[in-house]
Amino acid sequence: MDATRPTNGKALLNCAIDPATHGREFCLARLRDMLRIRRMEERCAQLYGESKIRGFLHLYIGEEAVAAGVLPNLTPEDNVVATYREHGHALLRGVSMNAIMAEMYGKQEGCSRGRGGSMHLFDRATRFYGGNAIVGGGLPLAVGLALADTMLPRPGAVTVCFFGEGAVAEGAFHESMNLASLWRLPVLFVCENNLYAMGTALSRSEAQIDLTKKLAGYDIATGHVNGMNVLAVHDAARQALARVREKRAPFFLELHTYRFRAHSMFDPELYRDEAEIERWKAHGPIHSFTDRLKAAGQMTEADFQHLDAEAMAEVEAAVAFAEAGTWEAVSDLARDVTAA
Ligand SMILES: Cc1ncc(C[n+]2csc(CCOP(=O)(O)OP(=O)(O)O)c2C)c(N)n1
Ligand SMILES: [Mg+2]
Repeated sequence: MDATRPTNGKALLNCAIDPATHGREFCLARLRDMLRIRRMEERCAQLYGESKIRGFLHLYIGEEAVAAGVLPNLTPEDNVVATYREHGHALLRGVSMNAIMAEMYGKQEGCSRGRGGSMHLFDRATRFYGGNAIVGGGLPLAVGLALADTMLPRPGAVTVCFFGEGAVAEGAFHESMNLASLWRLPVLFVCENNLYAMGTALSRSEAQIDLTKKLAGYDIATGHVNGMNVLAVHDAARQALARVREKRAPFFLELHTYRFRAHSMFDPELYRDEAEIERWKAHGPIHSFTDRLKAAGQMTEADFQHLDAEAMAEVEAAVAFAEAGTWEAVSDLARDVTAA
């Protein structure tokens, strides 16, 4: 299939979702990735209740298979751009949990020196270019990064841009898709379709809810896959990235997923009922993968407990690191302020 030709949302992807085809070590590593995100964020929710973490906090709980499936396919040379729901992406890209937790607290030891908080995790060393509070705000940034890579050139480097389905309503989405296609930029656009943009269901705001169809207008190849299945996501992203690298052209990958928690910590969730949440939880990415691994004889309950205990110990160490961190001196407040 030619990556420059739209597929109108037909699943391109030949996913080898049988754990046996991936091997035990690989599968346990993906489970570990998801558990690290889950345990870190559950602790963040608790810390928010204790006012240790303040401001906004958007949890990724329920969507972990997306970051855990896509990110292992990248090389250190690739760029990553994400949204305000980005704690898991930063973690799996290689930002330490200590630096993330300290940033959540607003401490100087945080990855953005305590000035960004939950929505603005950033780490140049791992080419993690944020954390962006603006819906669709990461898309032009990703296009710019890929344009820079094309012009420098940095052959082989690709940019992966994660964004929610709410971004398709933004002008920046359409401008970004147009330019990425016109200039043949190596960007993998990963749409995390969790069905809601805050309290607005996709079907209440978009005439065309098959998002991949929108890409036909930009001549961008597309695919979609179950975003609750980490192996399906991994294989889909691997194939999509191979096309982006080979053709030096963008690709739009839509992943169907669901957030189990509220949009942020201030959301009474009046727009969806408990039964819907429970239906999705039945397909939760961690327990469904755990069940499949056990059924395939790849993992025991003891293996699971071991991974889980490791993740929780890492979280507690990160909390201790953040607690011991330092506040920026008030006299430093104007540092880095460049506006007149
Ligand atoms: C340009 C802009 N408009 C509105 C908002 C307020 N806002 C914050 S999150 C959000 C919903 C975005 O939903 P989606 O893109 O689907 O991502 P999700 O939160 O579901 O991960 C909105 C409207 C914003 N941050 N930026
Ligand atoms: Mg959404």
